[in-house]
Amino acid sequence: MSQRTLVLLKPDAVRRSLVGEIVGRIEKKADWRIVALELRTLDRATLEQHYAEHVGKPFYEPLVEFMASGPVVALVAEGERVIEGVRRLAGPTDPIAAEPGSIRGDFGTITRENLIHASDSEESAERELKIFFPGLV
Ligand code: FUP
Repeated sequence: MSQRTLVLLKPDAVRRSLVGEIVGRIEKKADWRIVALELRTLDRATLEQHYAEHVGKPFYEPLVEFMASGPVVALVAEGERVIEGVRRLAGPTDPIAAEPGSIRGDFGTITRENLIHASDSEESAERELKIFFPGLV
């Protein structure tokens, strides 16, 4: 089943020049395609919408501050089971718990700076694609 997912390469990934490495892992999966890609600095309103489920949690403010601290690469990947697939490539939220071989497991140490966001379900993908790429057809 072909799907689309929203991926953000977070400010740590951009600062550490890991964009090519991470985009390459997504691009190399057979028959997946990047259908939109842009470097942009996120404003607070966009981040509040994106992270609405986390408002009020102790990590929320530092998370928003970090996500606004520099440009991110926002992209849309398309292909067979891409939502589950990019989540698997990313690994779990805590990069120390993430398997080596995953993006977070290979490059991350602390949870806040875990390099990549990827939509976690079809519902999230639909919601997040509207926030970041409202004009994409
Ligand atoms: P994930 O789906 O793996 O991106 O993780 P969540 O949606 O649970 O969390 C979103 C982001 O909040 C994480 F990527 C990093 C940050 N976070 C923290 O900083 N501390 C936490 O305890 C949990 C999440």
